[in-house]
Amino acid sequence: MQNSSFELGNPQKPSEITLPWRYWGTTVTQRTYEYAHTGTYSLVTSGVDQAAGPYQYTGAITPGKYKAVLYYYLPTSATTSGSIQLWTNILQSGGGKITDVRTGNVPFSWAKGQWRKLDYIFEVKPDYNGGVAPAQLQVCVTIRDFKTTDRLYIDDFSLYKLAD
Ligand SMILES: [Ca+2]
Repeated sequence: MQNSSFELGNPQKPSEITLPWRYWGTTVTQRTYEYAHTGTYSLVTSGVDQAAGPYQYTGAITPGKYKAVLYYYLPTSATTSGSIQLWTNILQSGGGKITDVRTGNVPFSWAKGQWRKLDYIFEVKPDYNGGVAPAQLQVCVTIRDFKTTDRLYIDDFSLYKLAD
């Protein structure tokens, strides 16, 4: 994905999330230099209560296997009981959702004080529902049940097309 390490931003407003990154939900999401997995910046989110998080639309895709990867960091001081999940919507031309592919919900309690990797491999079929072609992906990370006082850091959120 573009700007997968969050190193590119608005020099006048370095904490601002810049396109093509977007986010949904009642969440505070910013660029930050407090922690980084690679480079200097990551993305920090807090106040996420249900199924929210950053996402990005890809360009035109071809069928095949894809791998989505991100790294996340939860400081040891965090007391959240929340969870994280990779979630990709497969979209048809015009943006309508055909289907989605997701990981399970991974509890944060296993992951404090170190960068952890979350990844999965999924397949995009040549067509769905008897002839609907996939055109684009919406690649998302979904966070749930996250306390407003805790901060979660995300870096190196990438998507790869795997060889056939
Ligand atoms: Ca980075």
